[in-house]
Amino acid sequence: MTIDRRDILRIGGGFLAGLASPRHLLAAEAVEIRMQGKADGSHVWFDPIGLRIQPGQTIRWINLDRGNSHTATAYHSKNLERPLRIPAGAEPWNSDYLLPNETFSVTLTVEGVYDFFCIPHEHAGMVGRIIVGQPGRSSAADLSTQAAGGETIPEIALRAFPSVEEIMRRGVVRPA
Ligand SMILES: [Cu+2]
Repeated sequence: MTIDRRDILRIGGGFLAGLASPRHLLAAEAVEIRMQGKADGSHVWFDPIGLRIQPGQTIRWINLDRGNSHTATAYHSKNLERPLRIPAGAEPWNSDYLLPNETFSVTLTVEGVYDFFCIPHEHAGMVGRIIVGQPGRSSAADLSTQAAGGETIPEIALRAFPSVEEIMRRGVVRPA
C-alpha cells in the first residue's frame, strides 16, 4: 500500500487540530490592537478600529508608532469626564501614555459595546470600538450621537467609529 503526500498532509493536519484547537488559542491569547502613525505624524489610528471578542478575553494595545505616545482610554466620567460609552457596570480603563513598543492590557467580562479613544489624538479621530459578546441595548442610535451631559466628542471621532452592525458582521474592522 502506498500513502501519497496528500494523505500525509491530511493526517498531519488532523493531529495538529487535535493538539491545539483554534478556540483554545483564542481564549488564552490576548487580542492585539496596534497604535499606528505615519512617520510625519500627519495621521494616527488604532488597528483594528473595531473588533468583537468573547467575555473574558484580553485586549492588548501596543504602540507601534515610533514618533508618538498614545493612550487607550475608555469613554467614562472617570476619564477626563468623558461621556459614558462602555456598558453600565463595566470597569473603565486608562492606559496612560504608552511610549513606542509599550503595551497595556485589559480583560473585558461585561457584555456590550465599549468605545475608547487616545487622549492626545481624539481630535484627530483616533478612537476604536470593541464589542464583547452581544452588543445589548446600547445600540446604533445612541452611539452615533452625542450623549447628553459631559464633554462633547469631536465630530471626527464620532464619525470614525465602525458601526455595531459592521463589527458583528465582520468580527474585525480594519481602518479605512
Ligand atoms: Cu494617539
